[in-house]
Amino acid sequence: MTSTEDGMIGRARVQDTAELTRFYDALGELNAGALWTVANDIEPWYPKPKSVPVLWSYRQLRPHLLDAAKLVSGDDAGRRVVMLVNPGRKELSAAVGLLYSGLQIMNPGEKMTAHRHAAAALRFVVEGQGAWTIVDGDRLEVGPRDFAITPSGTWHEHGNDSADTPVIWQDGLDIPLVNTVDANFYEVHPDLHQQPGKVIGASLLEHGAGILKPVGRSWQKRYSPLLAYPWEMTYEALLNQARVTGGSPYDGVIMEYVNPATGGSVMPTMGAHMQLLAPGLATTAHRHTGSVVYHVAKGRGHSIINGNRFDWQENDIFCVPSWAWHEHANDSGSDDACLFSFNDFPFIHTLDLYAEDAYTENGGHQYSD
Ligand code: GTQ
Repeated sequence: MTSTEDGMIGRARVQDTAELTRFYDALGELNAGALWTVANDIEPWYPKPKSVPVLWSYRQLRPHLLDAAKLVSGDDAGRRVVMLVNPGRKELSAAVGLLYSGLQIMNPGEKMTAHRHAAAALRFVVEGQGAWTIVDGDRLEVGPRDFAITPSGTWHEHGNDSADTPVIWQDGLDIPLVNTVDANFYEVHPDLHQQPGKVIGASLLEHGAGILKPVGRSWQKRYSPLLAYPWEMTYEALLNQARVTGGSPYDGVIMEYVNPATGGSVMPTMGAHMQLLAPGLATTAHRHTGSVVYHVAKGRGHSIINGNRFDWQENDIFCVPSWAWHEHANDSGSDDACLFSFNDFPFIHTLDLYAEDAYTENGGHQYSD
């Protein structure tokens, strides 16, 4: 076990003196500084996120979404979204780490204008019939628990064709990440709306077979050619897998939404999973680099995140910051519980920054307190 004492040799341990304070001030005047005054903060022994674990109660947020639908027009808001703000990262508009999330509401008959940005987006539908989104000309019609993606740079616009019910979906974007590397762009569609193709859900018809892929169709882009992932197919895949295996000790039966052209994540910065916790299941704790936002797709239960218990029910949202211990339990009686989640793992993996650690009773972790 490695020592994590900041007073040890090998760590910065310079004591303040009046002379040093004058020295630091002089450097500050020159837009410079002494590394040893910040070294232990900027090189922590292990990841110490500013984000904290949070649970957002859908029951509490929903009335405010309905208020938003009355208070501002879609045209004025651009997108009418109640965003989720992590108290440790307020300045970044982040739900956790460098991931943004929010709940978007669209009134019956409403549609939003088309735009595109360098930030990538994903949607998980919470409630309402009649939701649609057009992504680069492909009109996707989505319902509760469906998952859809809007990759970086694709034109998109959303709407609700229902006559009487609002649509609410959860957005997930990598906005804080893209802004942190100063790479975001934004464009309003010159015609304000796209001309959709004749076939609805074309990407699903073409690439959604699962066990087969089209021949002679090359796909060079970094994101999935499949844009919509229906709940029915997802749930069936989980139930089928559950007949064969109990899944991961940390997550139960868990599957990743896949780019069918590569077998990899749906987009280069963000990935997404759906997991099924069998009735009565309580998982083992682990931690890893990378941030995760969860949406309770089905059932009720609780998660213990860095020692704090968060009880959740359907449509609640919670987050697990990087390197936080976490375990999940299904408290739904004889029903299964399903957690949708999205993460920044693809980005973390691309940079070879993924690390994982299993919890053991007697400690013994390589990097820990
Ligand atoms: O639908 O493109 O929640 O650009 C925030 C920013 C949704 C979107 C959000 C966005 C979008």
